Amino acid sequence: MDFATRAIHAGQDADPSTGATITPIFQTSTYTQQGLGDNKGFEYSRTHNPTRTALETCLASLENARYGLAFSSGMAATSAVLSVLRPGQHVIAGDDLYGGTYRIFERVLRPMGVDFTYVPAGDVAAYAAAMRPETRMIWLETPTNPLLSLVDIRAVADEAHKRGITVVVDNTFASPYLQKPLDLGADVVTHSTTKYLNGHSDVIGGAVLTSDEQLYQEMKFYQNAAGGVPSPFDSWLVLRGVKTLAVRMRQHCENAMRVAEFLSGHPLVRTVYYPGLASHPDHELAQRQMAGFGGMVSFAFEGTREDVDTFVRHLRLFALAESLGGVESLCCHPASMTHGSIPAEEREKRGVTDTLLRLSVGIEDADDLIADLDQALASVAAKHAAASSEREKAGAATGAR
Ligand code: P1T
Repeated sequence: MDFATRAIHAGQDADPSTGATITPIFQTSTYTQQGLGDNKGFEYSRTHNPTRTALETCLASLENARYGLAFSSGMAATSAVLSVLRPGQHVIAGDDLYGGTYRIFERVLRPMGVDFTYVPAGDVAAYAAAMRPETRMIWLETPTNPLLSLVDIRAVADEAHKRGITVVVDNTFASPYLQKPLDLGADVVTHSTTKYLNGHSDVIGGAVLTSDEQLYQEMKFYQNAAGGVPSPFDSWLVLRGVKTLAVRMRQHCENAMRVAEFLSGHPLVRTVYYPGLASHPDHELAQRQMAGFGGMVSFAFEGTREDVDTFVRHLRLFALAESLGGVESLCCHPASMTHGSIPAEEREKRGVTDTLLRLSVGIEDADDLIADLDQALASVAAKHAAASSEREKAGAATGAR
């Protein structure tokens, strides 16, 4: 079955006890057992819940994985993957990644004795050069958050597998509709289902998908041991969201391309980061590795932090908010919001400057979105014009004295 069909049907057969067409929300913590050790496969909802199982089965199908695990947040999913690491081991990660991922690496895992090396995200040779005998894992985001660089998953996986290193791809920005890392050689895929998979900005959730039996068993053990599982209702909401993933992603891609093209021509915009633009350094890789260029567009202002503030205050449709991947458009200032947990010096070095904004382009009418950006940019230009006319007046007054 094709992707859009699996998104609607995988793991979601009619309920055997009632015939309910839509997977029920099994809002139960426990299950009545027939006798000692005699039950229907469910004992306690931290361990298993049928609504969660439906979600896990569906997401595994969409990523072409054998196994799926759902979590209460993207960070809980990340924690489950990191739980396979032991003190003395080493992880290589791209240097442009979600601030919360950097935070758990540096503030939780490093103090526990795991070492991390960050390499320029798109540089395959740099990953190979950073490998050591104790390297256990490579952590990739592609496209990266927030600068939208791409990593050649196949090339990094080939290098990693020569040395038995596990390759993890956080596929949150692309979604499985646009990119399937396991097909490209990755061992594990993680998601913040909070984003495109749920798609409606009303759930915090995460998922891990893999075809590696041993890794699956370790992470499944951790899921039950640590207990960061999604509620039956949240599982159901994500399951419902996923049904429209294919149509939503197509519209996100179309709208983001329009927005990127609009911003590219604007005098107040210094740089636009969107893999769909022919000018993007990874455009060719994006064409090869992804089925579309995604809904995320970042751009750097030709101006100051104050201009950025003026701009965001004037936006009407784009909400100034963290997160991404919902049907509604959002605008985020990574330096002060999603990437605030990265020290300022480190952030600037990586290009996450005070004048960088990240747009999650929603599926509203593209003309309305562009009109909103246009009027907010015009408000910055108007402020500049007013300030320069003030200066001229002040100059004239001084000259007259
Ligand atoms: O917020 P949570 O569901 O725990 O997901 C964490 C996470 C993991 N991976 C990536 C690539 C992410 O972008 C995120 C969360 N990101 C944001 C909240 C954001 O606005 O970038």
